[in-house]
Amino acid sequence: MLKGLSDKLRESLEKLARLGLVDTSAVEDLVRDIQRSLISADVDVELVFQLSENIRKRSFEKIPAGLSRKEHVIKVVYEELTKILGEKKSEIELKPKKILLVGLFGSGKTSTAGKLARFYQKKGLKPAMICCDVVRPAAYEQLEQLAHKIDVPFFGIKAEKDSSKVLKDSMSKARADVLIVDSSGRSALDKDLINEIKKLNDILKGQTDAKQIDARSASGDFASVGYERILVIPADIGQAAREQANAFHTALGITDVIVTKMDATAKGGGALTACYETGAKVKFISVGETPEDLELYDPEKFVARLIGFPDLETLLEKARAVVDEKKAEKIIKGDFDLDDFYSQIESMQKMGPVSQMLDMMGMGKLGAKVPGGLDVQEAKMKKWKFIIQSMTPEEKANPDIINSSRVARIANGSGCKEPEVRELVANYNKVKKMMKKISPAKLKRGGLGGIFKQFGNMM
Ligand SMILES: Nc1nc2c(ncn2[C@@H]2O[C@H](COP(=O)(O)OP(=O)(O)OP(=O)(O)O)[C@@H](O)[C@H]2O)c(=O)[nH]1
Ligand SMILES: [Mg+2]
Repeated sequence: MLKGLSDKLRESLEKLARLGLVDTSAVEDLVRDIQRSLISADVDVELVFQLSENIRKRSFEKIPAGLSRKEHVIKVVYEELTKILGEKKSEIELKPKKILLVGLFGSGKTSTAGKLARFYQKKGLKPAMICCDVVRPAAYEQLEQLAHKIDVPFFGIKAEKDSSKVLKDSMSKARADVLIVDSSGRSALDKDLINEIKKLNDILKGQTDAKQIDARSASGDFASVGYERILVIPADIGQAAREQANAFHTALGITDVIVTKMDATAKGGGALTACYETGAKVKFISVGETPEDLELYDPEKFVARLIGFPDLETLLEKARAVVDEKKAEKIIKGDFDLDDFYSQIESMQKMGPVSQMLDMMGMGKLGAKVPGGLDVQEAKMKKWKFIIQSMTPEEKANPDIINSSRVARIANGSGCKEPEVRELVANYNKVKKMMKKISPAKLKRGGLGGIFKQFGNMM
């Protein structure tokens, strides 16, 4: 779902997560990436600028205790995205109710009727569907087949052109907890459509002789149950959803929105943010053509999924695992001892197998260049860890003091061979020298990838 947007957002956040230091230019890069992704998802430009401003401002406000700047920025992005997508999840009442589905031609009303019926059926309620679409040829058959497929009672009058008559008649016969009414579509919200929907609305509200009809509908006493007027909007119209939601709301007073075809367009972000701006509550999103493809819309979860993490905490953990910022800074300056070297190795291992880590850093190809490949590198990293663990604090702080008797002791303690200990110390010196030669700006630009590339080159 929203694959383009999702890929881009994830990429920009992962880029940030890999950085050793998060400064203004890193935040600026991130903001630019996010702007590009949201605008290509048809999110309103002004809204995007507002969000950018909030990210910029909040990124450099006081960082809450226990968070690094990087974690804080990630959290801010997550929160700001959630803010434009709706913030709070809609509550669904699992009680008897009437639902009128309205929307333009092809928006997905009929399929949504089936999906809603399936949703309430799975929750243990008894749905029924009524076809009040008197415009579309074969609308009756379409809903009838759908009803049959999911085993839900279906009502309507074939070839009848008066939708009010169909509704009254069907309500008098239906016995259900959740009455779902499919209505006609039009190419635009014109007078015909408004008049027709208004009449259905009056009947459902119980303002006409429907009261009498309701009285006869026994187990489904539709007069007193809740009533939802749901606008069905296809995601592919992007931010044009704003005008549609406003127009339908003025004409009818809609209670909720369902955004369909989220799976089939890159513009879903635009549709969702535009709906939220109008104050319309998005209750469900539809993500496919089968009756099962309906999801409760939860903005927080939606954002988490969009950026590829189950929740904010998992994302932060990932950022934490990558590197300790202060240590990264020391390494960038070439000012690090074996302890720092060790903690780098440790964070590399926390992130999983080397191959996965290199891949995450966009350095997947590096492994191929290394004689012996990645397994050898991984094994070597493990050995280095043992060797460094067997050193004394003085040796770690000042590896120059490691003479041959110390090498022998360390080799013995770590279960490694003496040449391996020597190789580690030599490599440490090599990296240190190399780091001092590379400009910090260049390293920062390459992020941690740059640092690890140096490690990789020497392994
Ligand atoms: N991929 C995808 N297709 C959908 C989704 N929802 C509906 N569709 C498809 O969109 C087309 C129109 O859906 P309908 O449910 O018939 O739309 P409608 O609003 O009832 O259309 P009219 O009755 O002509 O006004 C159908 O081919 C559906 O299968 C969705 O969430 N994802
Ligand atoms: Mg239809």
